[in-house]
Parts: sequence; structure tokens; C-alpha cells
Amino acid sequence: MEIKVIKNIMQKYQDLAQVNRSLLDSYNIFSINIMSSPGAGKTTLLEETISLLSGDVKIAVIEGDLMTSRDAERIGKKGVPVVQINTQGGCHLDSSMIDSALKQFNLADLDIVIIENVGNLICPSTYDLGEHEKIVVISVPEGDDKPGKYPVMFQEADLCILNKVDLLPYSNFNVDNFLQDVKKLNPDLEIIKTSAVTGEGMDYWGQWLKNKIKK
Ligand SMILES: Nc1nc2c(ncn2[C@@H]2O[C@H](COP(=O)(O)OP(=O)(O)O)[C@@H](O)[C@H]2O)c(=O)[nH]1
Ligand SMILES: [Mg+2]
Repeated sequence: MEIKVIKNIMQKYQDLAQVNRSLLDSYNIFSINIMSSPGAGKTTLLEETISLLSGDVKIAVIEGDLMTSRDAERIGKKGVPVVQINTQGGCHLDSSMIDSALKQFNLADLDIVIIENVGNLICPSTYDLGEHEKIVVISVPEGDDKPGKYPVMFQEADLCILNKVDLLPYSNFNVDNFLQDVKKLNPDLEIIKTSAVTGEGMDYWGQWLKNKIKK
């Protein structure tokens, strides 16, 4: 009986994810779910992406954190619509939270909705929020061994961003080992190397995102 209840809850989240995706589709909006450990550089990448694409592309951001609205304040300063979700201890966002957040935006005026998930390489990987693509961000100081340790995240991802490449000269991060490990888990996963600080790779990433716009 208990198992049945759990199943029903999961089905509810899955159905709502589909509702979110259909809503985004009806407005021709492309949506991504960005996941990483805390501090890999998600918010910084978003700040720089907004600077890079503003004018051309209309972006809104949903920020997920356990507590505080610090990331939403950072994104708000960039002049785009932003909603902060506080999970109050929850380790991932779910589709009902995204449903509530989407209601805060004027969807007719958007090209892209970017979701910054709670910092964590485990829980967020298996929750469908209704996004179109999942992006995993790994940063150089975390070490090159993370794909093997957190395989589901890399198996579920549609794109991998290797951030903080400006720190490679000061680290023992082995890019070849990293690429090989990722390939074993997800042979077709594209990897973009970036530095949100020096701007390396940011034009390529901006173009990747622009190519996904549906209108
Ligand atoms: N050296 C370097 N630092 C970065 C880069 N991207 C982000 N950071 C720094 O990493 C820290 C965490 O960044 P933040 O964007 O808040 O990470 P988040 O927790 O994933 O959102 C901040 O001090 C950023 O300035 C990068 O490409 N290179
Ligand atoms: Mg952040």
C-alpha cells in the first residue's frame, strides 16, 4: 500500500513536468536545467551569459537554493526576470516548484528559461522539471574523478560544461582522463570548456544556447 502511494507521488511530479514542458512549448520557449556541486560557477556563468546575450535574447531565470535569495539578487542586477525558490532544506527542485515559478513570468516575452538547480551532484539528476535539456557543470578545482563518482548526472545530461579552465595551470586536473571518463558514461555528451572569469569558451557557449532558440 505504501509503495503505491510513493508511485502515485512520483507520477504526479512526472505529469506536472510534462505540463511545464507543454506550457513552455506553447510559447516556443527553450528551457535548461543547470546542475552542479555548490560553487562550480553556475550563477557566475549565468551572469556572464546574460551580459553576452542581452539585447538579442530574452532570458528569465529560476534560482533554486535551500535558503536566501542571494543568487536571485545577483541575477536581478543583470536586468532579467528572476524567481527565487527556497527548498527549505530540500536537496533538489521539483516540477511543482517550477510550475509555481513559471506563473510569475510573462511567458509571451521570453525566448529562454534557465533553471539553476540546488547545488548537488546527486539528487537533482533524476528529477524531470519540464526542462528541454539538462546541463551538468563541473569545475576544475573539484577534480577530474567526478564523472565516475556521480555517473547518473553525466548519463542524464545533454551537455557538460567544464568551468574554471583558467585554473588548469594551478591544478592537477587531467582533462584527458576527465574526457575519457565522461565518454564511457555518455559517449555522445558534448563538453564545452569555459572560464566565466576570463571569458574563454563563453562565445561558443552563447552560440550553443542561441542555436536552441525556437523563434
Ligand atoms: N577562477 C574562476 N572562478 C570562478 C569561475 N566561475 C565562477 N568562479 C568563482 O567560483 C565561486 C562560486 O561561483 P558561483 O557562481 O556562486 O557558483 P554556484 O554555487 O555554482 O552558483 C565564486 O567565487 C566565483 O567568482 C571561473 O570560471 N574561474
Ligand atoms: Mg549559484
